[in-house]
Amino acid sequence: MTLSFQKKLIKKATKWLTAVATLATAQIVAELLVKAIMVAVQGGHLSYLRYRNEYLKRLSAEYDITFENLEKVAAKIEDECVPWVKAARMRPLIVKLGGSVITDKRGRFSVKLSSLRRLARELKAADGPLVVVHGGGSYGHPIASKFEIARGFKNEEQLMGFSLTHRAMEELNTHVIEALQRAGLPAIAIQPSACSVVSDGRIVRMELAPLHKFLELGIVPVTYGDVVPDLSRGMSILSGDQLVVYLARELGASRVILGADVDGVFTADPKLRSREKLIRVITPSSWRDVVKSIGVASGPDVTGGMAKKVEELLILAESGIEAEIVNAAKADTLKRAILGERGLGTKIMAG
Ligand code: IP8
Repeated sequence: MTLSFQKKLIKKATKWLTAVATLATAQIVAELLVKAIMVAVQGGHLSYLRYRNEYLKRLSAEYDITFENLEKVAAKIEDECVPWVKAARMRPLIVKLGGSVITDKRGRFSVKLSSLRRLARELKAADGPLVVVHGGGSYGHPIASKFEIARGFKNEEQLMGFSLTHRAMEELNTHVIEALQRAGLPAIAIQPSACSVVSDGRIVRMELAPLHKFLELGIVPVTYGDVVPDLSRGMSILSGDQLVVYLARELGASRVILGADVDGVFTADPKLRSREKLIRVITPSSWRDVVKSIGVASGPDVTGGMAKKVEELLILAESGIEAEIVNAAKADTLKRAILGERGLGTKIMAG
């Protein structure tokens, strides 16, 4: 962003502020606001949105301008700035389609096309910005497990394993995109291995500018668990769950819905034992007791199954974003959750 753009914006903001402040105050506040917003814009720091109101409150007290007036001007500046700030204020809904819902984990490369198409139609119920993330199921996990990608780079054979796992994920992603397009959703693939910087299995940063633009345009970004280059381990697996949490925090998601093939989190795997109880709510403080009793996933899962999923979501709960695991294998459950119904499965929330 150029200096002349910044100067013009300060001039405009000063004009907006003179209606509610003296000229001298308007000039100072305009400069402070424009610079703060532009630093956020240039650095791609969406965390700005988390601190925005606190900052505005401070300015409001210091320069004797009401918070409401200041907020209106800040919003105008943001609108002028760049599309991704607007997109971020939209607070997208993030939906994960679990690998076990869209693939048959007992086979290899076995996509459940009719479920996938039904889910795509259910996703159409979203009436705002939407990001879709999907898991690996019988596409990503068996090959990643065979080549032990999650352990990091150990031998040359893993290079082909890395390449094959990615290709498998791309194939599954193509099915997902196709199903969404059939349902009338303009979906586009976002390849995590090409835009994420990962170290020790965790995302350090991700290039989100294209994603913001997609959301602003009304295009649905679809990303997925993937093999990724890892700064410390050489290579690792980035799970769809970790992506969901990272994106939800960075985009300031309105809500996260995880579509699984069970009703939520149970005291043991309901596919193995039938009389286990559904846990309705998990909080950071109840988690320690819950984790001892919950079940493990059936089939190879290189990213840790249900326990790992909940642990990722607990991180999110701490930032105030609620998540719910629902049974997307049951017709219309995902749709009802998207339309705002709560309590259909297991909610993960701050205590
Ligand atoms: O199924 C794992 O993603 P997840 C992706 O969301 C691969 O854990 C490549 C196994």
